[in-house]
Amino acid sequence: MKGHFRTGTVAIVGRPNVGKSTLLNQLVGAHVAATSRKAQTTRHRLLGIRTDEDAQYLFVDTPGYQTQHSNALNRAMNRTVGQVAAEVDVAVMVVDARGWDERDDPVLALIPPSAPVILALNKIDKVADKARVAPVLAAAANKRGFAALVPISASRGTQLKALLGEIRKHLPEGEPSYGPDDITDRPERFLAAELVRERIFRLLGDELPYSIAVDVEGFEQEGNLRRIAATIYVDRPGHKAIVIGEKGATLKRIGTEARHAMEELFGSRVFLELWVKVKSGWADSDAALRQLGYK
Ligand SMILES: Nc1nc2c(ncn2[C@@H]2O[C@H](COP(=O)(O)OP(=O)(O)OP(=O)(O)O)[C@@H](O)[C@H]2O)c(=O)[nH]1
Ligand SMILES: [Mg+2]
Repeated sequence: MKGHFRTGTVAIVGRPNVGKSTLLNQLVGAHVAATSRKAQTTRHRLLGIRTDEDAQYLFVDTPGYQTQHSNALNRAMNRTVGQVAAEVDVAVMVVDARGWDERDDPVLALIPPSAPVILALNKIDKVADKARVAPVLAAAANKRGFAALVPISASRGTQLKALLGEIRKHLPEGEPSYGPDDITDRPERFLAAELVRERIFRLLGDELPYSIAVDVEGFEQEGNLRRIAATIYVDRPGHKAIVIGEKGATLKRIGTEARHAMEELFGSRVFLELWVKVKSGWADSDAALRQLGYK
């Protein structure tokens, strides 16, 4: 078996909200990437590592590639997608199984002609009549010579073995670069910030604009306890009131849910302190983007 061990980098790309991060989490078997039904949840590239007996997969989650909004944050995110797509062994392009969308075209154009592309048609669970998938597959097949087309459900875990089998074919032989228990290249304090942001997107995604950021200022480990202090940055005083909620109820819920998610991911107890601050225009300020780790 040893001579046939394969390892390589697998980009997961697609337009916003198609299920890229949900897929990465399922493939890794842990909630390392933030997911929500609000478009553009992912803002950074993130490595998710899966180690099987015969392969180590280095999945790169990327921000949803989008062309509608343009501020400094969006431009930085789109640049990230292009960079990742240009340097991988194989790309998994995620589209919605309900149909090819014209916003999928610019994503496909980012992947160099030399890279094999596997098309994952996600959210197959939402297609009641499976006969409707065939024309979608046929339309997609016209777009490029895909290495494989695999209908999947990332949230239910359907057909992920088949997807992994197709991916493995394109990985070069090589020794693993990470340990068998490693699941990401990101430090815990990054994952902690993302779990807080995820909770806010999930609880308040309809009420709040997209401009929320979380900065973890304190992260200390004492035995089996992690003490974490984080600040939530919002754009306006009105947004601060929404995050805090009546008598602090919303902030308390964000804290409780984020803490539970951290405890599960880190396998330890967590003490979490949250603050909310107004920082106007941060998503279009280069200095703020650097401070918050987006550049
Ligand atoms: N029904 C169904 N929903 C799914 C599936 N996969 C993902 N979702 C949902 O789709 C929404 C978006 O999922 P994400 O994984 O955050 O999507 P993403 O492509 O990473 O989005 P961005 O980071 O914003 O680009 C979430 O509400 C998921 O629960 C699936 O297979 N079936
Ligand atoms: Mg995502």
